[in-house]
Amino acid sequence: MNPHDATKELATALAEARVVAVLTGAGISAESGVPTFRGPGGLWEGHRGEELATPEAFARDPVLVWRFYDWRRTKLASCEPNAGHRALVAIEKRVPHFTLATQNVDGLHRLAGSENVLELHGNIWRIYCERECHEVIDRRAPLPEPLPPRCPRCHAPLRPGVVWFGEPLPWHLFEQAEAAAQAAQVFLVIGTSGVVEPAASLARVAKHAGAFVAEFNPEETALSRYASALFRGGAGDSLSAVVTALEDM
Ligand code: BV8
Ligand code: ZN
Repeated sequence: MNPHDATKELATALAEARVVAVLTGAGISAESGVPTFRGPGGLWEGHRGEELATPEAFARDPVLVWRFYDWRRTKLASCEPNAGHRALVAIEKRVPHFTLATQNVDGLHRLAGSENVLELHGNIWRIYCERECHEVIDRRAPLPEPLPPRCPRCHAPLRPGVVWFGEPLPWHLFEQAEAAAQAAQVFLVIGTSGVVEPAASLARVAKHAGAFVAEFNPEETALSRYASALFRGGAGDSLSAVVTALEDM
């Protein structure tokens, strides 16, 4: 199917849909200047990222892990939402029931104006104390020196509010995402390599429940097999074209 027909077909499906669900990954933020994880030059390329994004690494060396997250927060502080994020805001306004499940921890979907956002892997701007006081600080601001930031109540090291490998996802969020995938007439998979579970399973759930699945990714991924429509350009341009077609309806 040529890109123009695929765009029109997806816009028609979105115009008729009552329930739409979306899964995004690092690729939708790439056009905002946020490095992805597994591509060339990605955060995980030196494999240090994946080793650092674990509770064991944090227990072993909280300062090293905080240097990794502080570097990412500093990089992210100058990043703004892009056309892809904005296109999803426009689609959410046109659909009765819209759910955006994101693996991204950068907060850019909410910053763009998306409302029903499920941050399955947490949020890098949130830091909290794991002890009983559960002090939470949620600010898009530089971290206090010296690292690690410490709890103002019990003085324990505060941790980044992200889900590390080996940690469970916030179960109430994942349940909502799964229910949306199950009920969706249209499911969009945007900017994810589809290797991280259980987030990647949402595309399978949607497909098996009969949704029209569209993938937005320049490359083939582990989820491409579930897609009825493949948009092989950048998410920003492809999603904007779908919104233009939708608004012409
Ligand atoms: C859990 C937060 C259970 C931190 C992240 C086998 C062995 C060992 C473990 C496992 C295993 N199988 C499954 C597991 C579990 C593990 C897992 O999936 N591992 C993988 C690596 C195999 N999962 C977990 O541990 C999860 N927890 O299972 O808990 C449990 C249950 C009960 C009790 C206890 C435990 C937790 C997973 C969450 C991990 N945290 N991040 C941080 O960010 O630092 S994951 C990390 O990967 C990010 O969140 C990221 O979002 C996520 C997925 O990556 P992508 O977003 O897909 O990014 P990637 O770079 O890979 O791809 C980008 C794509 O964009 C590419 O395809 C590229 O082509 C495309 N792209 C580029 N430019 C554009 C574009 N697309 C469109 N437009 C563009 N312009
Ligand atoms: Zn504390």
